[in-house]
Amino acid sequence: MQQFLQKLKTQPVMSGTSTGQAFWHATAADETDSLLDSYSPVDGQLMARVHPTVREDYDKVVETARAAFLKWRAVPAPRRGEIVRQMGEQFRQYKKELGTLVSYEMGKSLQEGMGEVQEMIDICDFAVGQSRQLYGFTMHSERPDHRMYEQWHPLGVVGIITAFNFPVAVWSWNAMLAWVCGNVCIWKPSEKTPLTALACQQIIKEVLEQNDVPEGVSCLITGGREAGTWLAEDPRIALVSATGSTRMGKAVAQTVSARLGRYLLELGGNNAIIVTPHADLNIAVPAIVFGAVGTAGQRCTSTRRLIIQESIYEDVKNRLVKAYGQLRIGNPLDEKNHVGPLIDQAAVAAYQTALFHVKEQGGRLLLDGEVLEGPGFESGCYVRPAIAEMPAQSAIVQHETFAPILYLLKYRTLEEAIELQNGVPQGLSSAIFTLNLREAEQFLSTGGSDCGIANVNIGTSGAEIGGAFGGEKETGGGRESGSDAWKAYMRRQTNTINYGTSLPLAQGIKFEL
Ligand code: UN1
Repeated sequence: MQQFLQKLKTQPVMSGTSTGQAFWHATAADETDSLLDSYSPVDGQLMARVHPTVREDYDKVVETARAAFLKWRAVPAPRRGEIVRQMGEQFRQYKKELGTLVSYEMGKSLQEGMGEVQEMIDICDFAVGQSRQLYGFTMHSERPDHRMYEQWHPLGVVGIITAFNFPVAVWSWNAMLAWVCGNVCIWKPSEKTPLTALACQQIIKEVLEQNDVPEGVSCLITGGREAGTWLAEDPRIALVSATGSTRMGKAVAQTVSARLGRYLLELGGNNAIIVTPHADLNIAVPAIVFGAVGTAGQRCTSTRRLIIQESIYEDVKNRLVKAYGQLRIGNPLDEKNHVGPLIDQAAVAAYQTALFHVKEQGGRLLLDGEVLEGPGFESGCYVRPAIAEMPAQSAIVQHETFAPILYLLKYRTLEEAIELQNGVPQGLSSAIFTLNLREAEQFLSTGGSDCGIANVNIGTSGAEIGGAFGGEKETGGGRESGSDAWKAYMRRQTNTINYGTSLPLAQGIKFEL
């Protein structure tokens, strides 16, 4: 790991500095008691001690970013795209190192760590193309010798608050698009994964320097909730894009709304898969297992609920129990293992509390969860994935627990299944497994899934970057990454131009002097 850190030019102990054009500011305080300690959930080792940004330094960061915006917005968008293309090349070069660091700091499997870096590379490629496609409509004016069109301008400083579970990819979805659109970014990563964020800044630093990008285009602040609040309250931050819990998102939305700022939220999910009697169980079962235990159940898109038609219920249940029996839990850097640790002890406690509620609320555990102990599990963060049969209306099923717990629910008609699927406060991802066209189309119709993502014969997690990513209800309504998500990072301006010799007014109004 030291070797990787060295290659990433990232020091495990960070003090206040500015790393060339990739600007980050932390306190150069002597006291070490306020340091953010990043412990690896893999083996419990202290990976880094990072100085949290203090308010005074935050203000310097924002001012540096604002000054950089004035220069960056004048750079032609395709040229900005070219710089993002070079960043993509850097991420290709460092895929193994960064993927390994993600796996070690966050605990997801090495495969998924590498997959996360691949998402970064993909969004860089996407953003390069987007840099030449910031299209506005043209309209035909109702007045003679007039022309109408709309154009898109950058917003200014974009604040990006990210969660521990995708410590690098979600930043890149936001930053790459925000940059090609002409914005500058201030990133506040999760206090649980500061080292991967610092590594990203190091990786892109060379590109920023070589292209004479002004300091402040890519900024990083470190800290906990307080630093997020600074961004939310600050009228100098044009857009706050926040990924995390619904509780955090509501606080950000309220604070940003109070100043009529813009926000983009990607919050909790409580994603379900419906399995109908027409499902191909050979593809459904692995999709369910990956959805439920991938990233140890800590994706926003993780599968938490399985809604199974009663005639195949026993069959699906037995296949799942068998498949779970083959899962290997352990060090995520060992590619033989499927499931790594939860992020920290607090996550383990939340997992245990949820299992307690399962029993208390009349659920039946088909596979008991447990916290694993012994050699290899010293960090205390490894848990066994659990499956519970639940009464449909149980309160715990309405709740998103970031852990590998899968709730099984039974249905009779597809209408009933869709109602169950929609009957939670969250609305991120959903899926149906069926080879029946009518069932699939009913699930996708207006009266079908109410989620931002609705898949057929694909699990709830693992979305490609090309689609708009996000969801409804308590998921927050925002859309990030592909499709036309770029519009969230720009302001629209409608322009009407009169090239004639008279001044006709719209709506036929006469005003003669
Ligand atoms: C998240 O969990 O916040 O669709 C993002 C997926 C990944 C992204 C998840 N591409 O599972």
